[in-house]
Amino acid sequence: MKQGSFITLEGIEGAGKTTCMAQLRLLMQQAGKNYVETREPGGTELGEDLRQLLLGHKHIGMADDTELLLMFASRAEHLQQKILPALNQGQWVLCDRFTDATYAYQGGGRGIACSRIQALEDWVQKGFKPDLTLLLDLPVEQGLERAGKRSAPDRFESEAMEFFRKVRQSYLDLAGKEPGRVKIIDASLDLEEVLAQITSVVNNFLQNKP
Ligand code: Z5A
Repeated sequence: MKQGSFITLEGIEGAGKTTCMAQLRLLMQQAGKNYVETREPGGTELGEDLRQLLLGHKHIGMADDTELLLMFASRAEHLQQKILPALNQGQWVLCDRFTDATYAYQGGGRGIACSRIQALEDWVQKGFKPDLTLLLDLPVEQGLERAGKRSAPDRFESEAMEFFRKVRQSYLDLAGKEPGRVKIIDASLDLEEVLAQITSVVNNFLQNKP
């Protein structure tokens, strides 16, 4: 039976998820929680292999449906091998991206119908969802500028501005539908202010969780 909590980080490119994961880690340590840190696509040996196929440039013309199915193949493995066993042992799971990213990228970005994604979600997750999702939101131009300062772009980062506008809007739509679970963090601000928002949301969540 699930005892730990499942927290996810979401956002467009350059939103600062990697930077903010360090803050989540710190908050877990301060609260004395036993936690595991993971990511999607990936998180398991098979998932990391799928990640390379998904993000690399080898399969540049991959069909949208293939991309969607590989995301869920990675997720099925991740859930069975890592996320659910950890939660059942009372650990907290901190995950860099999860199914909201599929709705945003494959749904909003690629234009795959939400009903198809929902069907896969129902099959693979059987109603399982994150307990808390931090959506790092910022204008697309700002995110891409931050991301552009890093290494060579992956297959997703090579998409056009319009793609990321749709991704951002899909994320905001998801937050509007599930305000109790998805908390919007203004990621356009200075790092200190972003981390303060995260601390406030997570501490509030911790206070209301056993
Ligand atoms: N994907 C998908 O399509 N469908 C799915 O279902 C899933 C994923 C699960 C891999 O994700 C790709 O998979 C992703 C969507 C797709 N698309 N792409 N690309 P990823 O999470 O591994 O890749 P990413 O989005 O590029 O994340 P990242 O590399 O971890 O970047 P980030 O976490 O958003 O940003 P960061 O590295 O923390 O920060 C970027 C820079 O900004 C860095 O230099 C920081 O120092 C700086 N920064 C951060 N915060 C600030 C603030 N507040 N002020 C100023 N500068 C800042």
